[in-house]
Amino acid sequence: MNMLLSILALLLSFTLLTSSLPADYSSYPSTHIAYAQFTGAVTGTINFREDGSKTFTNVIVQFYSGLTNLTGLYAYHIHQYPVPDSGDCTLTGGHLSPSGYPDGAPCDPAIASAYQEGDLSGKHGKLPGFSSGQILYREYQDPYLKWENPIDTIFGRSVVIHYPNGTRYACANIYAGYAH
Ligand SMILES: *[C@@H]1O[C@H](CO)[C@@H](O)[C@H](O)[C@H]1NC(C)=O
Ligand SMILES: *[C@@H]1O[C@H](CO)[C@@H](O)[C@H](O)[C@H]1NC(C)=O
Ligand SMILES: [Cu+2]
Repeated sequence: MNMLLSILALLLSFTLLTSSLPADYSSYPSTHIAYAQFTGAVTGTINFREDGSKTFTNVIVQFYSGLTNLTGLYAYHIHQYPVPDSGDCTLTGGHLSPSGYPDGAPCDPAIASAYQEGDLSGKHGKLPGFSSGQILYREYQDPYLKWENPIDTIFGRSVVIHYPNGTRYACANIYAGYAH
């Protein structure tokens, strides 16, 4: 019986995978820890770790360089697709939004459940620019990030940071594990 269920689950996830994504991720680690590491013009890490209660994900955001516009605010989102080998952030699709909420939904915490899952800065605030030598640190809990299901999992996707004018600036894949 268990085996039958496993096979069914496998078939189901395969079907969903082929129709949905993420493209290069065929299995989902049962340990819900993931990271995105920025190593180009922007350096820093975002660590995601599901709480033991499975009701929210702890997110720790640390940036060391690259957010240089001291009067600007940088939006950042989980985008649908991983970054291709070319590193082209424009090829990562739109925001992860399995429930179909459109971009730019109003920032009303009272309706936080109506945000796009991937709209990290919409839910938790944009990142301010900071001076060289400083470190930007943010830590928050997000109850809307998902892990289990190919349709809405954050595994295998990417995080994109936008310039204050909205243009895509830097991107990094979300991999299983922890980054320092
Ligand atoms: C910094 O951000 C502000 C606010 O968006 C913008 O007006 C300004 O042009 C930006 N500066 C640079 C150098 O991009
Ligand atoms: C957005 O801002 C960046 C950084 O200042 C700049 O390089 C880019 O040309 C701007 N894009 C547009 C469309 O203005
Ligand atoms: Cu984005």
